[in-house]
This record gives sequence, C-alpha cells and structure tokens, in this order.
Amino acid sequence: MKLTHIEHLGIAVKSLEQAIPFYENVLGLKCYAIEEVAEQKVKTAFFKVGQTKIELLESTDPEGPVGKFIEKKGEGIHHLAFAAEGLQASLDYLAGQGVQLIDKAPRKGAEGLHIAFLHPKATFGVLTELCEDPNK
Ligand code: CMX
Repeated sequence: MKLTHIEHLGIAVKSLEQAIPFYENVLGLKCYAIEEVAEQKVKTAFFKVGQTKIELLESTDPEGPVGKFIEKKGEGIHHLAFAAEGLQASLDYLAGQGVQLIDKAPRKGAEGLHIAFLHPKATFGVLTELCEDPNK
C-alpha cells in the first residue's frame, strides 16, 4: 500500500457563506471551486495550500454524515484524506489487515476523484479517506 501525500483536509462548517470569507480575506487563500456532492449530502468549497487542499463541508441534510457530525461535535476537522496509489488494492490490503472499511470499493467524490472511507473507530478516532485520481 502506498500513500503519496495528504490530498485534503475536510472541515465541517455550518455555513460556507460564513466560512469562505475567513479563508479568503483573513487567511489569504482563494476558493477555486464550489461543488455539491449529492450522494454525500454536502456542498464543498476548495482551497489549495501547496499540494494539499482544504475542503470546507456544509451539510445539505441534517441526517447526512456532516449534519450528524456538527450536531454531535460542532464545527471542526471532519476527515483526513490521503492520496493512495492503487485504491482498490489498498482497500483489499486494509480489509486483510482487519481494518473496518466504510467503503469496500471506491466511489465517486468531489473533483472526479475516486474515494473510500475507513471507519474512525478503526483509525484512532480520525475519519480517514483514501483518494485516487482516475486520470493519473
Ligand atoms: N470523525 C471521527 N469520529 C466520527 C466522525 C468523524 N468525522 N463521524 C462520526 N464519528 C463517530 C461518532 O462520534 C460516533 O462515535 P460514538 O459511537 O463514540 O458516539 C460514531 O462515529 C458513530 O457516529 P454516528 O453519528 O452514529 O454516525 P454513523 O455511524 O451513522 O456514521 C460514519 C459515522 C463515519 C460511518 C459516517 O459519517 C460516514 O459514513 N462517513 C463517511 C462519508 C462522509 O463523511 N462523507 C462526507 C464527506 C464527503 C466528501 O468529502 O466529499
């Protein structure tokens, strides 16, 4: 299994409209994309710092994963995403290691990436995502 870098950090926010000006006007980052991922019940806003992205996540449904997270824990870091070479092989390897997977096979995420989540109970409390760009 080979992780190459931190692809992005996901941050749960109540409102993109309120959070984006902080990232742009105070931190000086540029929001380069806003995308709704209906399957995940979120609207996302992306920023780049070096080769790492920051993904702000606003829930579109209180029963979605981010809506439930904010209700329980409040706003804050929601997940850590690694770029993985060979996503399906990585998931098969992790399953073989007894790691609890949320996704046994990749699904489509924002920006056309293939993504899969590992359960936070199996990763010391950090919801962990693996991503692969199918065009690379
Ligand atoms: N980080 C750490 N722990 C988390 C968590 C998170 N982001 N989300 C939930 N948990 C914990 C909860 O605190 C809870 O712990 P306790 O049992 O100790 O109270 C436990 O996991 C179960 O949480 P829950 O609120 O009952 O929620 P579910 O079990 O229904 O779902 C999870 C939890 C992680 C399986 C679900 O959120 C999931 O499938 N996440 C993956 C998809 C996702 O997060 N999508 C949004 C981002 C998409 C994108 O980046 O495009």
